[in-house]
Amino acid sequence: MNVEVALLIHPVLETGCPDGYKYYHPNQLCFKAFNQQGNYDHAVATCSSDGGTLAMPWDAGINAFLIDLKNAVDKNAWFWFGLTDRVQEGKFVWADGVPLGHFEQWAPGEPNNAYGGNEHCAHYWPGPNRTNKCAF
Ligand SMILES: [Ca+2]
Repeated sequence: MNVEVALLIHPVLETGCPDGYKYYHPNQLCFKAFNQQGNYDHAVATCSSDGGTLAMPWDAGINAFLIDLKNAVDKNAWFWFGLTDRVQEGKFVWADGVPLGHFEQWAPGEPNNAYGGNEHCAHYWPGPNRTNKCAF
């Protein structure tokens, strides 16, 4: 099952995070793991309709936070996050358009652009690493 991790992109409201969201202090942002089945585009739409974007694990700290967050919802599910190489194969870009920087934590052998060269979206899978896969 594919599920979704959303990032509410605006800073915390005066009243704190919206219901269902968890605060990540270092970046002062609120996150939620959506327990819904869907492809990457569905995940993007879900986050957008909730006022945010797919989460972007820019560094080890936020990556660990997001892994804890999604494991609390479902340890065995895959969770999309906001990283793709759809525009140019092999050039991964975050949901906000910024190129993937120095922090990468791919699963062994990933990204491998499998499925006939149609893997372009990153997700967490069970375990600590992330991989690339886009299910259309
Ligand atoms: Ca690819």
